Amino acid sequence: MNKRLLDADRDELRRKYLYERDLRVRADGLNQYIDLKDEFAGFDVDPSADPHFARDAIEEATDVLVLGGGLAGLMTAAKLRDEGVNDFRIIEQAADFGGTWYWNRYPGIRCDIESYIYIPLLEEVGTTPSEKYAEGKEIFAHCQKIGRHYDLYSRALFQTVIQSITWDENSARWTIRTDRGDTIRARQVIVSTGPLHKPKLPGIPGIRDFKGTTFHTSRWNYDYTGGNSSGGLAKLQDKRVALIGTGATGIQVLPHLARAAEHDYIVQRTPSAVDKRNNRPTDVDWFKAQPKGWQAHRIDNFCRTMMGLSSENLVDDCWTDISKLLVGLNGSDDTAIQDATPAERFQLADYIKMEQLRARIDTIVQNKDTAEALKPWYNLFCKRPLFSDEYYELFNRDNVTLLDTKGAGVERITENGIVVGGTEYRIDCLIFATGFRAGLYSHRSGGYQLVGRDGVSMEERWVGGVKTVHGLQTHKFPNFQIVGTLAQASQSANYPQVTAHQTAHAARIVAKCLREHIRTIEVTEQAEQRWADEMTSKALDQSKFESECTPGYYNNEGNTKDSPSLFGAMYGGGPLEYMTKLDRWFDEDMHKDLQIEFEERAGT
Ligand code: N01
Repeated sequence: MNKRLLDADRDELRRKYLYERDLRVRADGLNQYIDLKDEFAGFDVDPSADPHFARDAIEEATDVLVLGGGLAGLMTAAKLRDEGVNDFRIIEQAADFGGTWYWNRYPGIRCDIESYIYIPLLEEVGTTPSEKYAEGKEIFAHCQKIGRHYDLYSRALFQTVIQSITWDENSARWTIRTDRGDTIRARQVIVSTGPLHKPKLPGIPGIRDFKGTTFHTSRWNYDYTGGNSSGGLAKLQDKRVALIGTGATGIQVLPHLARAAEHDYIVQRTPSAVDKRNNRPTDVDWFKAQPKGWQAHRIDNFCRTMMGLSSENLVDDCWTDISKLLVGLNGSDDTAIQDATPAERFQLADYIKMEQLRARIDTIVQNKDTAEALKPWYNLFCKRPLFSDEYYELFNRDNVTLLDTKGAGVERITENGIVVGGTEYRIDCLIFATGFRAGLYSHRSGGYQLVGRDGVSMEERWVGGVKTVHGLQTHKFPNFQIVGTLAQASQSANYPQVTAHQTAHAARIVAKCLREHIRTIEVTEQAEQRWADEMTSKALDQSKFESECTPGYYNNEGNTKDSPSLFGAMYGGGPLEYMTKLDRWFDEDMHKDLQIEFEERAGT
């Protein structure tokens, strides 16, 4: 191995990675988790909503029903307005817009992608993020601003949960029923409920027994902790707290717990790979001087940089570092590297990056055993890469104890605490930073019945797997689109990028239908098959990579054989090609894939 690039032995690294994976793969896979319902429904109560909220049921007809008021729903509604479609209704379970940024108000929440490319519609709405990585409350406020800017509050029904969406052939309308007794008839439906909104708990034995205070990070209990999403959790000063989970959420929460609580136990199952953050305030003069259209350009540039397709790197952060490393390797004059396949070069870049991240821990964490326990042994993109300028530093504090479970997780929960490695740690508060069900189909995560043409339900239609065109439209479901989705679609590391494109696409289709008096528009089974064939022809075989990863929501918790992983189910051509395809389909090819019926118009 070339010493200049990587001192460690590659075979030894691989053996170590596989050993660490084997410690973690579990037979119960995804079934180890429980949803926040039935006896766990208490975990799902919205601490920000008025529990006594009531309103009269409504009965109405509308052109478009938008399901969800998070980023995808807001972008959908904004694009509908841009297309001149103004008769729509938005239904949202929460008490406001914001989605992820409504629910997740835990202390420390921040954007983990640069704000200037992550936060949609900055130019349109006129928002200047205060920092390169903005706080969650700022993004939530921006979502509310989008709501006001596009006059979406007047179109929204909050604290409302859909129970069923059913196609009525006679009227060519969808009938939507809600838990508030509403009946809405809509020509078109756009589902925009996002891929990561259903919190989950680990099914740890004894989880029901704990008598102290407990909650999931996406339902933070500020009555108990004091403070707000910027910190100041003063009520924890005499409390012992355990935090389960060291993912993107856990590492953002911990600094605030550490500053506030008497003692914190951080339960680690798999160490995260945490690079530096380098957050900084926005240079307002620079921001204001950006030319029109700058945001779209920057978003595109980030995607191209991540794919190694741009020599200009506008965002220039730790996300783009790995691609810089790869591009550097591609240009290496080392013959061993020149002879390597792209996959081998990518692996080498990953080893180098992970060695750097592991070395970084040694420079920060003083206790050698703790530093060793915090080191991640897997490929960087096995999990979402994380960034923080304070996470590792916290382990030098006297009131922070890392409970490393070496892949086993918490053994048991008791009335008074948690058991790890045979020792009970007595605590007052137990916080689950254990993430979300990923990539669930909307009708499953939303728990509503979805019945299309000829009484065929989506469950029946998708027996054996998802069938769509572009991940957005399905046969037997006319005038129905799903945006912000993953299966058979594409996404980039910057979630709003492709979602924005999908929402614009969906809005264009709706506007076309209304303008051209199209009664129904429905993709054919042949079109679905063509998309499935194209998916196959573009499929990237990541099975080896994924099977060698430590388990997580990216790889079906290590089960890559029975069903495709999150990324395995996506279009392999990548986000740029996918977005170009959507445009070409709309401009040139859509007629090949669609059955279209027109309205009968008077006199025709
Ligand atoms: O959830 P996760 P998250 N005992 O699933 C651990 C987005 N996000 O909420 O790795 C002990 O990543 C589990 O351990 P392991 C972002 O896309 C964005 O942190 O499975 N531990 C892991 O450490 C992110 O990827 C922002 O071994 C247990 C943790 O719980 C996604 O949301 C901010 C356990 C779950 O980590 C989810 O992140 C935050 C057990 N029994 C999140 N069971 C932004 O800033 C599970 N764990 C934009």
